[in-house]
Formats: sequence, C-alpha cells, structure tokens
Amino acid sequence: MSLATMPAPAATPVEDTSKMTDGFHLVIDALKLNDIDTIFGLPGIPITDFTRMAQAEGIRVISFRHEQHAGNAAAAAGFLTRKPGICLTVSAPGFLNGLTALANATTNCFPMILISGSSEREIVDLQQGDYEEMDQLAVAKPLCKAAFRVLQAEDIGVGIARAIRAALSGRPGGVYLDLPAKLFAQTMDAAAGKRSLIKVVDPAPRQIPAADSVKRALALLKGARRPLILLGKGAAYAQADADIRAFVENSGVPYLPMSMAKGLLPDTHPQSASAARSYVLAEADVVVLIGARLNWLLSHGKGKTWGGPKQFIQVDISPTEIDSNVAIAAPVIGDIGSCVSALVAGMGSNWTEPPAEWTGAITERKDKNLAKMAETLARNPSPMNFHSALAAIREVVKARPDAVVVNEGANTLDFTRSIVDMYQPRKRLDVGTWGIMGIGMGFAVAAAVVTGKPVIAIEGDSAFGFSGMEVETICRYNLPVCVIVFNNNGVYGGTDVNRGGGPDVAPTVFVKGARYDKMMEAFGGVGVHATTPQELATALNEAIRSGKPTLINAVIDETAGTESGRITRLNPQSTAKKK
Ligand code: ADP
Ligand code: TZD
Repeated sequence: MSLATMPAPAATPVEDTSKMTDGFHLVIDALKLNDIDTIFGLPGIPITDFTRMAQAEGIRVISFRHEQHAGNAAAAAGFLTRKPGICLTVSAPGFLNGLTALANATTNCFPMILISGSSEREIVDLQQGDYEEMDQLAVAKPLCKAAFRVLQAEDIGVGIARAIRAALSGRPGGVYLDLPAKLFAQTMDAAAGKRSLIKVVDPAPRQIPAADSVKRALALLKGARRPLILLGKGAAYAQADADIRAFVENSGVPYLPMSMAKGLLPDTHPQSASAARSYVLAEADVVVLIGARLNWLLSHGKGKTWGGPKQFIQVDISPTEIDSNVAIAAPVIGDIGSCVSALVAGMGSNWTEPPAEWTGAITERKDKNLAKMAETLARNPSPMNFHSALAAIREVVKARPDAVVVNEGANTLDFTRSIVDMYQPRKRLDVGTWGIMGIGMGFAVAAAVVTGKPVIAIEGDSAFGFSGMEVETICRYNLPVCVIVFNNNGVYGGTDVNRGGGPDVAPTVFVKGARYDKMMEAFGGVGVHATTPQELATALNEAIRSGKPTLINAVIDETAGTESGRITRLNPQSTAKKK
C-alpha cells in the first residue's frame, strides 16, 4: 500500500475554543456583572495576565508599588462607595503585604475584598516548598470577616457572590478570596460559564429596627436634660445624610462628630459641640451613639472623660456591639438609614428642644474656645508651626468644600482634625480605629479615582514615609492629589537626642531639612518647598487649580510637636528608677 492510499487517521476531535471561557474571564465577568469597575493591585505570578485582561475588558486597573497601599485604596473606595473595594495581589508575600490593609478595613468596618493568587494546593498542603508557598486562606481567616477559596471554574460566580455579600451585609468588613494559579487557566463551556455567574441582589439589605426599640430610645431621649448625639464613621458610611441631618436638627440636640463623621453636617453648624467637646462628654446625661463604638477613641464610655452617670442610646447594625464597654439603656439595631428615619418619624413635628440651660452653656464654652483658637491661628511664627500652617489650609478647604482631605500623623492628625473644618459628608479619610500610619497615599489615590475631586493629603513626615513611593503612582495616573508633608524632621518632632551619646541620632529623628518635594519632581509632578503659610496656601491653591500631582514640603518648627500628639498618656510609664 502506498502512502497515498493509506486511510487518513481518525480525526481527533478539536474543541471549538471560541465557545469556551476560562477562569481569568469568569472572574472578570463576575466582577463586572456586579458593577465592580476598578481593581487596585500589583501584578506578578499568577495574576499578571489577569490584570491585562481585566484592563482589556474595561475594568480600571490601578497598579501600585506596594500591595499595602493597593489594599488601603480598596478599603477607602469601599468606604466611599458602599461597594467592596477590590485589592489584587500575588501569592504569599504579596498577599501578606495586602493583609494589613484587609485587617485594617475590617477593624474600620469598611467593605473590601482582597483577592490573592496562590500556589498549588497539592504542594502547599504537603509543604513541599512551592514558589511563594503559603496556606493563605488559613492565615487570612482570623484577620477578616470571611475567607473563601475557589478551586473550580464553575464555582467562581458563587465565590465572588459570597465575597460581595460577606463584605457588604450587616457590619461591613474585609473578605479574603483565594484563587489558586490553576483556576485561572481552567476552561469550561462559555454558555455554562455565563450561567454560573451570580448577580448579587440586595447585598446590604435594609435592617428595620424593632418598633419597641425605637420607642424606648425616644422615651429616654425625651426625658433627657442634657442630651448629646455622637456621630461615627458608620453614620458617614451609611449615606443616610438627609435623615441624620433631620434627626439632629429636628431634635435640637447638640452633636459631636468623630473624625471621619466630620462634614456629615458642616462643622460650622450651630449645633456642633466640637469646640466644647470635653464639657459635653462630661456633662451629658443621655448620649445617642450613631455608628460609633465606645472603644478607646471614646475612652470606653467611662472614666474621667465621661464625668457623671449617663445613659446611652446606641444605633448600630451589629447587635453584639451593644454593652461591649458599658451598659446601653436603649439599643436600636438596624441599618442607620432605617433606624434614624424611624427615630425622626417617631419624634413627630412637636419635639421639645433640649433645655436652653444646656445648649446655652455649650454655646458659651464654644464661643470662648473658638475665640481662643482664632487668636492662636492668627499668630504667624517663624518657622511655621502646626497652627499657622493649618490656618492657611483651613481657608483653602473652606473655599473647596468638595475636596477630600486625607490625614495621618500624630500632631499633624490631631491639629488638622480640630482646625480644618469639613463641610460635606465623607470628605475626610484618616487613620481610623487603629490609628494606623501608612494609609496616606493609598487613601489619596482611591479618593481621587472614585470621586474625581481634588484630594489634599495632610501628612506628618513620618506618616508619609510609610507610603511615599506611591507618589509615582499618583504621577503615573496623573491624579489631582496634593500631598502636604508637615516636615518637622522626625516622628512627633526632630529634637530628641541619643541618650547613649553615640553617633546615631535618636530613634525618632530623621535627616534634617529633607526635601520631600523632590520626590514628586522625580516622577514629573510639581514639588514646592514652603516655609510660610502664604507660600503653602499659594501652592495648594495652584495644585487644586491645575489638578497636577503636587507635593508641598511644608517646613514646620521641629520643636512644635508633642510625643504621640494627644495620646501621650498611652505610652507605658514605668515607676522603677534606673540605677
Ligand atoms: P468611629 O471610629 O467614627 O467612632 P466606629 O468605627 O467605632 O466609628 O463605629 C462604626 C460603627 O458603625 C460600627 O459599630 C458598625 O457596626 C456601625 N455601622 C457601620 N455601617 C453601618 C450601617 N450601615 N448601619 C448601622 N451601623 C453601621
Ligand atoms: N506604625 C504604624 C503602622 N502605625 C503607627 N501608629 C505607628 C507605627 C506609631 N506612630 C504613631 O502612632 S504616629 C507616628 C508613628 C510612627 C508618626 C508621627 O510622626 P509624624 O507626625 O511625623 O507622622 P507629627 O505630626 O510629626 O507628630
């Protein structure tokens, strides 16, 4: 038989790949189906191609220089949008870099999903030493609200749906989603793949408070002689701005905003008691907490700060938050929108305002303190101090109330919080519940990306150092971010000395006279060296006008700060004398 007459070999069936999909695309499609349009991440094995494909499919992919900042960006995006922010990382070290942000998001009750690629399960589980080997699911679990792993392409839809629901429902928080390398390349029939995806319906369902809980709360509030409302960042997150305003204004009760609740009502509101904070905390008899926990930031609801006995009404979505530090007389459990609107409805139209004796005493203290502050702000010392620099920034923010302020540091944080008034909801992002340094550039990038508004990041020089390399990211995406580094030559200040007398500087001291502005210039942004409030204001106004990435190195008196700002007392003090 000649070759020509040999029967052709039986054709091996060739799969029609045009009707196939893969893990890469199923993840992208599942995210898009759920209106997730942005990913913050850092590429590498096994997710490099995923980032390219996501970009090709119309998802905005913001690439960072370190995963912690991508994670912080995802967390801030979650807080601002009420959609889970997505952070994407490589395995083990990339995952761990992102994990701090995931834990911080969970602590702050911000919804985010950390998606990390991972190595092969069969090798990881036998600890045979795979590339970037780590049992990431087990590591993540105790540090977030929920953790899931997807092993099969047909389960991607369920995995993403569960992650979204876990992040958004009830008390929001961080979720970890583990996607092993092999999953991305798995293929399946495209139509079956499409059917496997889930569009999450009502991911953060309203939780209506029980009618009797609302009644109990209103009865308590009605009997109050010295009532106070405390707004926390949960209230800002809830986006129930009109109801919160109605509750405050219809009740006539003075209120205090926690730092990220500033601007829910303008800080200049006549009912704001911020300038009489210690007085109202000590003197109030009934306190309404709305989306604020009685944690260390509120001295656990007891002790000297809180003065005499008081009763609490607490509005929160998490029933187990109640009684966590002190007895809560009237818990109102539900989502803030539903709870506050029920309170407003229950108050009716003829609610009696608090006694004038109380509101008058607050106004008196406020006026006195504000006058004192105005005097301090009007001084113009050389070198600049925190007050004179912030007096300049305060005026710029007043003129641009839509700008987002990001704020970290110790003294820089405390002074900015009390000096720079906020006028609109969710315009202030800061170190949150942990008092964590390093959120600065990640939060700034997210704020610029999701709001499109000017961002002003007011940073201690130490705080800035944690995420400083991301100025390249800010330049790369040409974001309207103006970073102001309060440069006082060190952590808290620059005057500490080496008590051992050796050549090293003290642990809190940095290079003197550093030029952080040059870092921004290195990547094509605008750098400004400012030594007076006038130079600072001019540069900030120009940054906002031009929208160009800008870094202002604001030289602050290195003796102006105090150790740990306002929380010096938290430093352990030994009474033992050193021999
Ligand atoms: P702050 O630091 O500003 O005092 P916290 O982070 O301590 O605020 O408190 C936020 C609280 O808000 C948490 O207890 C959280 O459960 C609650 N919370 C978050 N979102 C909502 C919501 N949509 N409805 C009700 N409570 C919420
Ligand atoms: N590391 C992390 C992750 N978070 C922290 N909060 C700290 C360290 C400790 N820390 C603070 O609490 S504030 C701060 C550090 C290092 C920096 C303070 O210096 P600064 O600000 O230059 O940023 P000021 O305005 O000079 O005080």
